[in-house]
Amino acid sequence: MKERLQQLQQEALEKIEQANDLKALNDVRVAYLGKKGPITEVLRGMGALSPEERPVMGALVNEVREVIQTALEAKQATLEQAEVEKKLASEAIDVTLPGRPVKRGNHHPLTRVIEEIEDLFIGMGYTIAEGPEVEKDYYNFEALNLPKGHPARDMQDSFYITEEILLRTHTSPVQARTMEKHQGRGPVKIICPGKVYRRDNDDATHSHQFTQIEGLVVDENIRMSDLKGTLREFARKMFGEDRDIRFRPSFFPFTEPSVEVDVSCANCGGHGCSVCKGTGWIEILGAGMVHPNVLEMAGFDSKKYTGFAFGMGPERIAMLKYGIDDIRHFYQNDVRFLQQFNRV
Ligand code: 2NL
Repeated sequence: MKERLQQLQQEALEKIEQANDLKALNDVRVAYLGKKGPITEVLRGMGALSPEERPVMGALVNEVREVIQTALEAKQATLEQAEVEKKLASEAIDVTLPGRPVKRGNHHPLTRVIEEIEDLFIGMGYTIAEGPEVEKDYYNFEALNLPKGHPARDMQDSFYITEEILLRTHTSPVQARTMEKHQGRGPVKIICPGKVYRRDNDDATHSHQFTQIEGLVVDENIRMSDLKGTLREFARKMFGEDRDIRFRPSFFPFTEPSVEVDVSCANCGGHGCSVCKGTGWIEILGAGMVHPNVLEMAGFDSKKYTGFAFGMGPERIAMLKYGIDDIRHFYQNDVRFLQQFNRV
């Protein structure tokens, strides 16, 4: 019996040594230490032994079992370690591989132009003012010297929500609201950028939704020359330091006098070319001195305060600056168009 046990131990240790994965090792465990294994069988046969032999054999069986158990545990640890290493090796990342390029987005050309204009005026001490796109008829028309029935209301065919509420047709209502908040005390010096809406059939130069930037300065002693100096500075920063501007008389209900503002053609330097249709000048915005009625309605004393205002279309500015021939390009999100304005 003793020899049988030693033989079993020898056999088990060899099989443990040979097991090269955790499943094979577990099979060895079951085969030798399991309920149906040879060791259990030896224990069962101990009933046939004499009372003197029994404890001696018992101790021997336990010893053999412990030797096998220890060998199993040691091998298990080795195999587990090997498995972890194998897994680490198979999942290793080659950090020297070049990465997949990340597609980087960019600001929309219109956003860029709007922010450029904003920055330029912030540099002259203006602050940015914003307001609702769904606006009261009062702020969109009434407060801007366009009473109901005024023919100029037809110039700006509108999207009405109700009789009294519409999509704003210009950003002027933001200026009217801002003036009102000042409660008759200057100075007011603001730039109002934003989306505006007009009933229009879209074509190369018209869109039912577009953007506007208006500026307003109200204070004591504000004169037309302040307007001209401001807009000349704007034109030079936007289109080049050699540019000049000129005023032509015009009409807006909210300004008096009113002007159209031209910038000398950057393409020909003012000599006349196809870009400026031979005139040397290109219209970039409208402006004027704030109408006294507009000042009074907003709570300003028009004897004490004067102001100037101007309005421009960033789409038009961007089209002139970058030679874009169709306003619809701004809204169609064609990446072939947009990528031409990517910063390098
Ligand atoms: C244009 C002309 C203009 C204004 C906008 C304005 C606003 C207030 C008072 C007086 Cl609150 N005027 N805005 C003035 C003159 C012209 O826009 O051609 N825009 C694209």
